[in-house]
Amino acid sequence: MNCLSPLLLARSGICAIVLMAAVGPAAASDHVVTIAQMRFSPATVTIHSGDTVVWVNKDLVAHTASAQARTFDSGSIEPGASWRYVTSKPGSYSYQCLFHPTMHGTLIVEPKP
Ligand SMILES: [Cu+2]
Repeated sequence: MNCLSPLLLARSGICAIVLMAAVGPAAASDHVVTIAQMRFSPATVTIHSGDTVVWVNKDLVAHTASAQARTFDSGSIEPGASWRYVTSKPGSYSYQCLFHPTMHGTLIVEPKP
């Protein structure tokens, strides 16, 4: 009998887990844009189609994230609240805060890898 068998078994088990993690489908990811001190940060976000962007308002007043082409519009995001948007069509989207037109951001959606 090979006294190393239990060890080999454990090792191959670990190998299987690692392999499964490596070949799993790439999950669509979340990207956070923080709103603070009257600014979107980062101002430009590059993501892939199907990803989710979450705007988190850490400011003391309400803001919106509204695409100039009306592709998306968060409506009012209250202080401490957030708004999620799942991107679909690739393209470059300029957006602004409707309450404070000096606040600008850009969302760049690239095709799925
Ligand atoms: Cu604003």
